[in-house]
Amino acid sequence: MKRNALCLGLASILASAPVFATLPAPAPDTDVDTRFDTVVVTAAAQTSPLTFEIDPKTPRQPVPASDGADYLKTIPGFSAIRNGGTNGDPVLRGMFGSRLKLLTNDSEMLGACPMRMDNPMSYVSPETYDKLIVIKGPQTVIWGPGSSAGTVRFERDTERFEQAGWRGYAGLLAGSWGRNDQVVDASGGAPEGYVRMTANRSAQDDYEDGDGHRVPSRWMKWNADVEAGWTPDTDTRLVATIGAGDGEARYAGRGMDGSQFKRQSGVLRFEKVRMGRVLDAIEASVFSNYADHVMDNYSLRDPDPNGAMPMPMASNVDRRTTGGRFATTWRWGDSFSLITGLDQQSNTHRARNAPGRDVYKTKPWIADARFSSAGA
Ligand SMILES: [Cu+2]
Repeated sequence: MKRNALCLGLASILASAPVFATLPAPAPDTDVDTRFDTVVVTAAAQTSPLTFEIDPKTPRQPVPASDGADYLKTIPGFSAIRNGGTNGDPVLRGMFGSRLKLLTNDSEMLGACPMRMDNPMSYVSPETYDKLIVIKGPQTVIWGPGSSAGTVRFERDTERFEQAGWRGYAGLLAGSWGRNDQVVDASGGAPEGYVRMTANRSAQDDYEDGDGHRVPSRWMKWNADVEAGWTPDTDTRLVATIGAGDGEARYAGRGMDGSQFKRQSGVLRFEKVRMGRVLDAIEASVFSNYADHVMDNYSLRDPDPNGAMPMPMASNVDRRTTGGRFATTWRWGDSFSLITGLDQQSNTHRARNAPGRDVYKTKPWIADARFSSAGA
């Protein structure tokens, strides 16, 4: 249905100009304006006034998103602070950064860069997820603190195998300016459990401006995740996910390029739903996410001898975010329910930098920020 609406939407846009020019007058004694017999869908439809739920595998225009922010900017209310060809920073209702909760598989992957080259969405490949859920506004605290603007959740929601078998999804994209993407998502299993593997690679070259000058904007990124799930019945599952990724990006507007965007992540989730008593559901998860980012002025460009940084320089920053949450859903009849629980998160940020090619690797890490939060 969603897919049909999108295709219809695209066809309608092409046809809209002549149609609108020859509209007949509305019928005089009716409240319903029947002149518009086609629906123009240019963006994701809302499931409720404040919530969007979208399948990020659904084809979209102009091309599949290179990362999470690239996807979010097509949702009404979102915009993105551009940051070269990819790694845009999502903005919802004018708010961004720590005011926008960005979650993947119920875990938080906070970037390490003090210049915000790697916001949490930089590490997300939308097509390898099954659901994108956006809650606009600060109405919920179910997913932890820091959601003044809203909450964005990219979720892998692997359907239980009712009988032994496998499922797969793959995509290829080739575009102008060397844009090329590859994505594969394959799973195999039986009623008791499954294994799923997702991987993607996305890349684009520099573009040229109107005078034929090459503008630094090239990027490449890849992700690979393996998920194993135990599904003893339709309402119970225990899922373990481990993943890794890396990338690089050239920037026209910065003194350094992003030469490394390494990710390592691990999430363990348990869920028991539709228990049919007053206590209706239990969810628990723990995660550990690690970002290891390098920016330098020598691996993707040559240091500018007349610039502010004439010698090779590199800065390496990393951040480990660990945490978890536990939630229970209590239900009294169909009209009243209560979700209650606990969440916790700890962060350690470290840095090391040095002039000279790769000299930073010989320097010790210095922890420059540690913080944690807990909530009930
Ligand atoms: Cu950086």
